[in-house]
Amino acid sequence: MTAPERLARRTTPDSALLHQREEPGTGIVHLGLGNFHRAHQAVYTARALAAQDGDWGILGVASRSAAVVDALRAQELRYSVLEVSPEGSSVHVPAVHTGALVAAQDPEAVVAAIAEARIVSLTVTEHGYTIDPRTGGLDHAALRADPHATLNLVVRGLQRRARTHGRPVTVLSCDNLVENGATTARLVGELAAALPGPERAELESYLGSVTFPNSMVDRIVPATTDAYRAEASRLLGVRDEIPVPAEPFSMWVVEDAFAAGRPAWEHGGVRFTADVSPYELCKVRLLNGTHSLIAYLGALAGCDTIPQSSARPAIRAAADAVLREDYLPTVPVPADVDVEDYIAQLFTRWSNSALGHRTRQVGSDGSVKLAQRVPEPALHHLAAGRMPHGLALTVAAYLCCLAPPAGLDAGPHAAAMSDPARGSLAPLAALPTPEFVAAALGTGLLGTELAEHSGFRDRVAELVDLLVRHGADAAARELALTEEAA
Ligand code: CS2
Repeated sequence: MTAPERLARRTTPDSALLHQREEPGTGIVHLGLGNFHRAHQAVYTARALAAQDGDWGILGVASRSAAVVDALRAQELRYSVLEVSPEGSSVHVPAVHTGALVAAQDPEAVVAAIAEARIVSLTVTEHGYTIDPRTGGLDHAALRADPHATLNLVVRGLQRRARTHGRPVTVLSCDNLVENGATTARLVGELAAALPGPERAELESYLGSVTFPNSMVDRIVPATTDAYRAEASRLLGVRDEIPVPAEPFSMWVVEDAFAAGRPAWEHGGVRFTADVSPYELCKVRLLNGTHSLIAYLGALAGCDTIPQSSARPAIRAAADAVLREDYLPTVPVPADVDVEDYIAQLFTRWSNSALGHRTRQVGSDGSVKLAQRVPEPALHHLAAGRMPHGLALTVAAYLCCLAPPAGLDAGPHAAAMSDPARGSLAPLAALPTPEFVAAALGTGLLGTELAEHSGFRDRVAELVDLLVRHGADAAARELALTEEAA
């Protein structure tokens, strides 16, 4: 039997294509060519093109790894999105990419492309913004050490625009940062302010032509595995080496502040609104915040996947408790969102066992993710004299996964979580628990204010001890009981 042909332009089945247009010209440069972008923005863009033609093809830029770029080129920039649910799977080919680059290999080409784009969009994860968690401002040392860091490339591209043609552009952050657009604008402004005199003046005056809309992005998109490759290839009838698995649910809410036009994304299902922040807070806290607790407790309980973890009654109850008691009171739920439906839908999405989203994936990079999820709601409750037990448990479970104290076997799923802070946290676990927690928070992980709150630190330390002595289910049960009694 001959191996099936590889996915490419000629071999893409028409029935899988999301639009039938000629290849569009490039209008968008997208930094961060990971699975999330390919199953989210690319799909909305393909649907928008199906409704309304336009030069909104996407030049995708991977940061360091050539793997996806090489595979995309080998497939003439075609790949499929495999929608997976317990009811079955389906496959679509967005066909919106017009080029692919690796920033670390070809930074000049990336800067040149940013200088010509009409939209520069980003999915570079929380980590990619080089934020110093202690100050919330730029980590200047990290930026100096890495000339190819996202913000360096964006600023160089904007400088080139300022110097050559001065045309307006939109920088669109699609990451899980609170106020992602405003935050990106602030960081770019900080970097501009650090430039030498004349360069600074030139860029600062040009920044008046750049908009940074806030946006809320949502779709659960796990890493690709051989099983997904086999399933996508079976459905397509041709071999796709880089399909992207994704849940059926998808949501994108964007501020309509585009300086140089945009695709007709409203036809692709995007909701445009004047104020994204209630949607962002709803998502970053109710979904992402609770997700972190499910991931860390689940990993400690030996669960490989989020559905396995959220199926454990104690962890499910703890997730419900942190969501309702600690996050929800801090969220201005948007008027058109029925919060009970939203919560029920979250638990259904977390139960998608066909998708198999892994605890190690959600648990990775906690040192930058938790800073977006935990401190503000925690400080809100502490200021009102209430202990946010579920947030304290999130931090305790995170520490146990990344820096397991003596006597705790955190298991293979915790060990597989990658996190830039692992190296600095791990040695601290040898300290007595209260000192361990104080030193860990003292690294600036969750900002300075929460680290200085002795009541919060004490509660985290108690919960670390509980996790070490009695395990994740017991700590989860204790949380549900404490919240019930409160
Ligand atoms: C998750 C998110 O990895 C994580 O931290 O909470 O990636 C989550 O799956 C997405 O934001 C869903 O939109």
